[in-house]
Amino acid sequence: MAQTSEKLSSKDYIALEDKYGAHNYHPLPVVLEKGAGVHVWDVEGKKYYDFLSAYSAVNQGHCHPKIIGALTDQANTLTLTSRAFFNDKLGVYEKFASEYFGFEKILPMNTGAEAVETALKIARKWGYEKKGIAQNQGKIIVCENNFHGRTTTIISFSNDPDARQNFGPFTTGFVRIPYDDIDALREALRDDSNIAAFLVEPIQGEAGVYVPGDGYLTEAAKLCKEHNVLFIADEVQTGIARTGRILAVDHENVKPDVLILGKAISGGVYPISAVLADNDIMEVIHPGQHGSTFGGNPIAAAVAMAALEVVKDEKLAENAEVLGELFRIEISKLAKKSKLVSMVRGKGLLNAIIVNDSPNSTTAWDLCIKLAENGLLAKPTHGNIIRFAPPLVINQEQLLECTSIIGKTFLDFEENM
Ligand code: IF1
Repeated sequence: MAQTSEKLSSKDYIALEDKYGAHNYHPLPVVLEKGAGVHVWDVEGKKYYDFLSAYSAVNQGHCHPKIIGALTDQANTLTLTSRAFFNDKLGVYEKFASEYFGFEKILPMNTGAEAVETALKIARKWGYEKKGIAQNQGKIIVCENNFHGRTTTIISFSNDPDARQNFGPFTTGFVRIPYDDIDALREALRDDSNIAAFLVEPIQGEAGVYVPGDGYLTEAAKLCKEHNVLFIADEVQTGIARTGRILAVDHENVKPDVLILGKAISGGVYPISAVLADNDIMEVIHPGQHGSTFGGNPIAAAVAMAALEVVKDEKLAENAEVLGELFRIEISKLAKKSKLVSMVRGKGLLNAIIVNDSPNSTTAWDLCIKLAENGLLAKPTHGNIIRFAPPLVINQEQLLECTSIIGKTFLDFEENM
């Protein structure tokens, strides 16, 4: 079938995806064709506020001119050399990014899951070669309800049945403990000298924007140091200014031993991820032991530098901090008027509304359908929890317009229940 030039309807596009695409997602029935800043438009020309930001990948706003400029300039110059040769962009980016986040080295990859896998491999190798753990006895502590990606090893330590069912056999060597429970971490570390690392999301995004208690990350990092265990922060979703600081761990001034980044490191323009660590850890990796065809390619290097510059130039962390607070204040007011809102929680502009209905109900989904009709796109994470994460370039006027759209939608929905 030739590439159609005629304009199709949303229904037609949905039918194409249904017929020719694997059914590994259940999207909201909205077909987007354009994005700019905090807005996206569907194929019928309807305009929406984007309150998902591609799961916090589009923190800098859709099609940011500076990032698109870096992409197109580099794409017209040199796209991919592979790592068989050097190029004039990678070293410059590696210096820029290492200094930007305060580490001695960076290992560039493409997707978040690849970066998580890279961090797991580095942690295991460090465990054997530096900590002296016996071969193949290394373990990594993870948290209940974690989300770190979808590879077979990563789902091996997930407790989400949908993510795991019929994908076995699984990778061993993981210990799962409750999230935000420092005693459980202390016990897991005390009982086992084969622990190489602790992998944790500073805020659990997919689980429903669970913000741990103040001091949890500080205590966890301290315990890891005491037990000579690597503290690995997965900031794929919480990083790049989303929570009101450049990194979520910055709220507690915690420097992880290993930092994992993805999503908004490219502003949602290109698949870019990275693992950062200091030399004593990163030096366990030698030529031929890890890599990827596209990892650290010239386009990724140029795009990531532009995307990270935008974060600082436009003070996106500061904006996320202030407008995130305003979002939670406005939704807390709504909670006083609407029985549908159990609570709102989050940090910076990573927030969630807990809908007062069963996780097995369709209420959160139905509310998102209504929100879309009212010009705001959001999607439930699990069951009755709706995540709200707009691009960090949103301004106060737009944020208040959105909280009133959310308020109106919830109150109208309740009236017609
Ligand atoms: C999907 C969830 C969010 C992540 C953290 C690693 C990765 C992710 C903390 C892997 C990716 C994405 C995956 C995407 C939807 C989205 C998601 F709903 F799946 F769980 F954000 F919460 N660490 N999260 O959040 O990065 O390989 O995807 O680049 O799979 O539907 P990736």
